Amino acid sequence: MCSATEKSLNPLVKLIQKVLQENDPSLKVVFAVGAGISTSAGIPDFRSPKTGLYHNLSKLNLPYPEAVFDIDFFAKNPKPFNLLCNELYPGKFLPTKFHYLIKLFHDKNLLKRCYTQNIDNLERLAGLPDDKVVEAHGSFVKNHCIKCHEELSIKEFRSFLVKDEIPKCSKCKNYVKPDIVFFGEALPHEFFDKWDEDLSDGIDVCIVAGTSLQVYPFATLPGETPDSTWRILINREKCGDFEMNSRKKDLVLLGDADEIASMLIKQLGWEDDLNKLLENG
Ligand code: CNA
Repeated sequence: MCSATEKSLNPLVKLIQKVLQENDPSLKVVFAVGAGISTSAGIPDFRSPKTGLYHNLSKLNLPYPEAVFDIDFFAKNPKPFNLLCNELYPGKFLPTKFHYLIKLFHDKNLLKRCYTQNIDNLERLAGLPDDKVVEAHGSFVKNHCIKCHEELSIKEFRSFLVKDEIPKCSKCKNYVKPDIVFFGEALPHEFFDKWDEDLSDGIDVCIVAGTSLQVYPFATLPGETPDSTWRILINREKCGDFEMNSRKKDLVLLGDADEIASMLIKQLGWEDDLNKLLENG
């Protein structure tokens, strides 16, 4: 294991440079990311001590922090989630350098897919097209009644939020929530379908970033890649399969996601491309 330094990025840099020099479009890179790639945008993650959402939820008097994303708890007491929803609602935050790193992989024809646990929409805001993003834990794009599943438009949903009211179903008057996946709910089919498709097509590099790898089934992704896959962890801490089942072709880069993204962009000579994205963003 090593903290990220320019030198420690070498295996990844060399691999990418070789492919680009040979104009070989066959390198298949998959990202699997979590809340840690968005903290520099101003969105707290779940579990970081002192700054994470779970630490700050104490004011909401929850029986346990995860209750805020528990579907049974929400059905009885939707207020804590609604407060959080107002805080996290897309539109207030901008993509980070790490999001633009993923976009650069896409622009260089190296990105096969970006699997995200995040619900902040920043991958799309950075410019990734629909077919390259899999929002494993859903998104705020649609809202449904938790009882009769009637859809409530974003406009109507927002009109409740701005009045500080709990969004309710126009048909049965039960609570409405965005289609983000709560504990106790199934993940979208797309997550399983696309992952199976990508696995059978082959994954050369799997870059896991900004996640504690504690939420399942997402946490199983790095372990499901074949031994031939280069697995890169970019995170403040070592975690999940990188800790429990480390492999020969693992590269663990500990540190800040944006700083590591900057080092990588510099070493790959992609700085001008990044600047263009930032100018147009
Ligand atoms: P987590 O469990 O809070 O873990 C975050 C990880 O990122 C930790 O290991 C941190 O050490 C690490 N980290 C934090 N900041 C940085 C940084 N700047 N650079 C590098 N590493 C950093 O969050 P997970 O994503 O693993 O948990 C999955 C949950 C979090 C999903 O269900 C998400 O919906 C949920 N979530 C999403 C958001 C968002 O959309 N931005 C925010 C908070 C929680």
